[in-house]
Amino acid sequence: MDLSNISETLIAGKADELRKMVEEGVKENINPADILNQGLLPGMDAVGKKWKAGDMFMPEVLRSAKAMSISMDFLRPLLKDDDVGNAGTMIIGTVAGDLHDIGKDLAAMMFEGAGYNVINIGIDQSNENFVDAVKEHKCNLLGMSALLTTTMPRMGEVINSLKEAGIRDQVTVIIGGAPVTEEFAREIGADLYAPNAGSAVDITREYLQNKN
Ligand code: B1M
Repeated sequence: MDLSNISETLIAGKADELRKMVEEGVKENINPADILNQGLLPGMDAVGKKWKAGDMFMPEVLRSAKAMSISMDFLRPLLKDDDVGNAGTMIIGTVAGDLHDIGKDLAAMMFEGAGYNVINIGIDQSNENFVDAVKEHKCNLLGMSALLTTTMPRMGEVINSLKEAGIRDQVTVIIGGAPVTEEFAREIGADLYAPNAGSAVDITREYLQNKN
């Protein structure tokens, strides 16, 4: 099987077809890690690039993200720990009092596509839950999303709680969401702000490269 067909089917957002191809690949004894690294990840990377360039629109990106997610549900149990998450572990969630998850889930998929082991803790997550998740999973990246002006302050509170717990330096903190700005990110002491999910991975990569 030509794994570039998997990338193409993912970009086209054909979830059922993609899942069948992935299953077929496994039946043909193709290493699941190769299906991920040479098929799905390049496909998701291309989706991110096309979206950024304005060559794909939101509903198409969501279809591709959903297709990736369905195929990953099948593939994940077959992968060894070493096969995924080379870039590190990311905790991502929407802050307390906020139920919006579409943008957050898109960002999660982009990071998963970039090789992060992404633990998506969901919506309406208390400050304590964020801190506990960072501690439990020893992650190196924390992503927070807020869509309401009333819930944005929770992001700063989580950062303060990380400081109080003595683990602020363990994680790079990236924030996003429609009302969030670069200036706000600076004010609350986040490391990074991403205006959209497509650019979030590049912004993180660049920051970490310059840091190391
Ligand atoms: Co709500 N809502 N909503 N809503 N909702 C907004 C956000 C609002 C702007 C609509 C408006 O009034 N024009 C407004 C907020 C006003 C404000 O505070 N400034 C609003 C309101 C007021 C409310 C309620 C209070 C309404 C009510 O009940 N009276 C209520 C609050 C509920 C709550 O959260 N407690 C509410 C409820 C809902 C629904 C549940 C009905 C639904 C959410 C469904 C869901 O998410 N599963 C909903 C929706 C859909 C919206 C709008 C229409 C669309 C949001 C969305 O998904 N956009 C929104 C209006 C709008 O934005 N046009 C609105 C698409 C998504 C891809 O974009 O999430 O911005 P976005 O994500 C972007 C970037 O921001 C960035 O990348 C994404 C893609 O590029 N990004 C990140 C986001 N998170 C990131 C994290 C990163 C990096 C980038 O790294 C970690």
